[in-house]
Amino acid sequence: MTALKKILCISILFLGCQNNITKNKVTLIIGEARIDLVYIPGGHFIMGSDDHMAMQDERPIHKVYIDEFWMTQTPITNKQFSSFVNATKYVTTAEKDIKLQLKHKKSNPDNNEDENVLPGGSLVFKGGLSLAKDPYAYDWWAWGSGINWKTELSNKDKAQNFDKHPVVHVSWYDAKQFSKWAGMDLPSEAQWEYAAKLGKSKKKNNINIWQGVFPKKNSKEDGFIKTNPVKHFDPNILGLYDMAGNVWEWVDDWYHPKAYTMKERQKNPKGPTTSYDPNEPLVAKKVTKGGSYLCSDQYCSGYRPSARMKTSPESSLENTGFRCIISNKDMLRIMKSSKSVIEEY
Ligand SMILES: [Ca+2]
Ligand SMILES: [Ca+2]
Repeated sequence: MTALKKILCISILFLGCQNNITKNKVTLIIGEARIDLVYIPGGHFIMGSDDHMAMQDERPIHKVYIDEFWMTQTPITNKQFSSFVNATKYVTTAEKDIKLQLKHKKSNPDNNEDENVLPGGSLVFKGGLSLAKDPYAYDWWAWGSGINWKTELSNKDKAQNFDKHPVVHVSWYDAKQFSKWAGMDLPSEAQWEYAAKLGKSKKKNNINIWQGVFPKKNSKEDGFIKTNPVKHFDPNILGLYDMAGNVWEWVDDWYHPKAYTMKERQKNPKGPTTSYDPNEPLVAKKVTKGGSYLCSDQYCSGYRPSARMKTSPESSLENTGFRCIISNKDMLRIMKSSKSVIEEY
């Protein structure tokens, strides 16, 4: 099996039904990773929201058609991500040193090269730890030098079930590379929102969000201050776990506040070709969906299916992960060759 690096061993476990058309759950074994997917039937839905909690960028609501596809049941876990890293020796964005580009090198001739390099890291939530007198005037996030997906193992809240927690501190590029390795892709924003809405929103007492006064005090009524192991809470009716709460999930689309006013929104929309965030006009951003353990009704209520968050693709945060999708056409191709091995990449 020396060719394992180049080969994906795919085996498929069908759960439930007897023929290809009605099978709706599949486990792909990719390298050392087992990845559970569910079938999402195609159909129309109303994208965006005009309810009282909806932000301006969720409007206007509009009718969209989505082709059938398959989606991972859970956010990608540390176990699955480590299988990818073991197989490919991939180094995540947060693990790489940051080379500072000095614009005025000549004015600083004694600069030695080491001083122009910062160790890698990721963003961590400091919230209630750094309360200022004005509870609404402090910065909630801090740069965590040396923090990356592996260092979460030392987080005492996660250590016991580390393998089952969603991977975090991954950039959009990391998520995209994992997806390619697994023969999948990131969902479009429309695919993600369609699956969340079709699967129905769950009651707030069955998801991992923030309870208490945000960001001062988390009363932890759902049992978790940070991420929860996947499949801890009940799935939605499609069989998807943690769409709402737990971690924000990267999707493929660029962020633009007027994305929904653009043309070509009727069928399988891929989002705008360029990004724009009026709050940071010079920074291109990707959309994240679904909210995280930091979402509260008092602040973002980002667990609503139509809620949109935006983050630059090279950033990583302790509350952001991802899940993958695969088209039905590609899944059928895999099913037909289920007894064989297929070449990767
Ligand atoms: Ca919680
Ligand atoms: Ca989520």
